[in-house]
Amino acid sequence: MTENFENEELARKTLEELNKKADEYDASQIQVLEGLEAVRLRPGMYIGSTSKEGLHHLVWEIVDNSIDEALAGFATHIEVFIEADNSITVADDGRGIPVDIQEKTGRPAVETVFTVLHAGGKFGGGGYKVSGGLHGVGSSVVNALSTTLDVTVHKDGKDYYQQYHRGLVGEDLKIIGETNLRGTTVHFVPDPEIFTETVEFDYDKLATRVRELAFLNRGLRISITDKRAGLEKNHDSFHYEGGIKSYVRYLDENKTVLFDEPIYTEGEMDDITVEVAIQYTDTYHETILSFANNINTHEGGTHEQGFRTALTRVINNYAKSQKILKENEDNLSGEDVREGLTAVISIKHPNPQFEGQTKTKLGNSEVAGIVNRLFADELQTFMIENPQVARKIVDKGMLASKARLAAKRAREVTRKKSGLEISNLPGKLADCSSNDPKQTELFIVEGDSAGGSAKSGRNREFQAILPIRGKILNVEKATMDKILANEEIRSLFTAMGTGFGADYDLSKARYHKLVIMTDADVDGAHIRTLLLTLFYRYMKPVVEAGYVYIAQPPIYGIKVGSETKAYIQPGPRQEQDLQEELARWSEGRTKPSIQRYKGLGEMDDHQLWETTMDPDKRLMARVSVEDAAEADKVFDMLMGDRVEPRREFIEENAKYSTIDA
Ligand code: TSJ
Repeated sequence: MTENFENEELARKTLEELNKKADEYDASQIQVLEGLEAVRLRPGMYIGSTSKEGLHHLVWEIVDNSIDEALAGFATHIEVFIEADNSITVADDGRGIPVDIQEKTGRPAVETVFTVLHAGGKFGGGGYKVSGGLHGVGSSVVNALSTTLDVTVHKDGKDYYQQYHRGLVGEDLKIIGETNLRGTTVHFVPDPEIFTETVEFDYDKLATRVRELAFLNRGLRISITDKRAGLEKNHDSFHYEGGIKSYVRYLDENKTVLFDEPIYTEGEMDDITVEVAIQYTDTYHETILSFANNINTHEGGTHEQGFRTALTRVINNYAKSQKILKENEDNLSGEDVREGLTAVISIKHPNPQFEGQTKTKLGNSEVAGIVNRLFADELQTFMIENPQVARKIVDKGMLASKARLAAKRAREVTRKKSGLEISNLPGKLADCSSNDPKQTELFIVEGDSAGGSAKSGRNREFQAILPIRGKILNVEKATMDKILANEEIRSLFTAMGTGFGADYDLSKARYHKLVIMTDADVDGAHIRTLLLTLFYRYMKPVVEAGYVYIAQPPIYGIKVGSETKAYIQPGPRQEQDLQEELARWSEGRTKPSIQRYKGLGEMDDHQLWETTMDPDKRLMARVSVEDAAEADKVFDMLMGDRVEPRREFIEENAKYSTIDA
């Protein structure tokens, strides 16, 4: 009896325990389901958007984990593949995601990583996560937004494998083989139900960021390979022993620099690592890129602030101590000492605070002092040890100071004569009748003849036309006062209504769309680069606000008799589209002919409206800050003193245009 009772008691207890465990398990499964459902219902909340940006964001969410493993000192190689079917594989040679059964869930750790929201970085202890996407989400989000995700972990002599579908476990983790490798491989197929705009990856976009990650993580080897058929085979492998010093060299590739090696500092204080690299070029503008935990802090923040303060102070101290600047002379301003500066600042912080409109401004107040101190020490030592270079830096700042004073005087004169007030709208501008900037569009059109067609073809209600002739001023080599005196540039700034330079005011923009419309030839590309450079350097807020677009005029027209039946837009599908349309219009006795549009001038006003300007039919590419920055770099190459890269560029373009022809 007693025995029996005891057994019963024991069984009851065990059953209770089991039930409790099961309940816990069920509860955790329900949480998993709810978590993943939330991600699929509002993907934008987790990855920013479901457009092209969001799609590419998935890759970084995965790659960031491998970067963390590299920063922790365990991975040395990361590989990214765009597979033939547009899916992505990311592989590293780190320790492999843990596979042991967790007490809390009774499931392998790797399963939790992929099925529970925000599970990343919870185990392992020790090192902190220094990378991590803008939105602070992880691998489970990528899993939830993929039709299939599979992971292979090479660890302890075995290959572990698991597959998921739209975030749900497909099968339990299993051992599929033996290995002497170590690492993690994740493969995923973005869900077209989520990414309705496009599921096609852009090699250049991925490669640009992969290269940046290589610069930002000195010594890391990271490669990218495009395995898609039909496209030119692409592969790049990046590895920079110089880290951000190499980045500065890369940014200045086509510029004349003031000294051989960029000045480089690396230091650590209170678990915050700081790297700064700087160089001066013979240009008149500054390029400062800053990063916190590998994230581009477009809006700057405390690290940039600390850097700028240190730069101004150290250069002035040196100039005064060497009596280059007299005791009674004014100090050089921050702007003066930054003229021609290229700098990359990268910090890694265990707990970064991102602020600002786009959450790309570093807010940690302690960082300003740390960057200031570390960089000031290094720069001061460098200047004392390299007096010739130091002298060049000071001289450059003093020249900038003089030019700025002259420019200020010139601007005051110009402003009094006839400023950039809207009352002085340029005569060439055909303005629209609406004055609601949200509705209105300004087309900047290359050439007077296309300008004429655009003027008569447009919708006068909301479309304004500003024709520009020839090549506008080379803003690279020109000083501020020259730029402001240039007629084409004045027209543009006056028409926009936003003012210029320090007086710039985005809220005064008279149009919220600024459309560049140039010919589809080398000259057109050149003018587009010039305009983008101008916007990037002197109208950056307009670019940041997403107001700048590039019109996409068709490259072919399919004609039957004198009637144009179809237009072909430029792009990777252009030849295919052309053949399809030709076939479509070849039925019966009709014989279509192909007209190739080399210039906008070849279209009449009606055609220009129909193909390029009509909001219901046109294609326009929105320009991102990155696009504009790229144009800025190309521009330097076109305009720089060094002839070699320029010839290469023109030759490459010549090649490109013959493919097009
Ligand atoms: F996020 C992810 F799961 F998708 C993913 C993670 C994707 C890829 C391509 C790689 C990784 C990843 C994770 N690579 N390496 C690691 N390492 C760990 O997760 C890990 C391994 C061991 C230990 C430990 O303490 O022993 C700790 C961690 C975090």
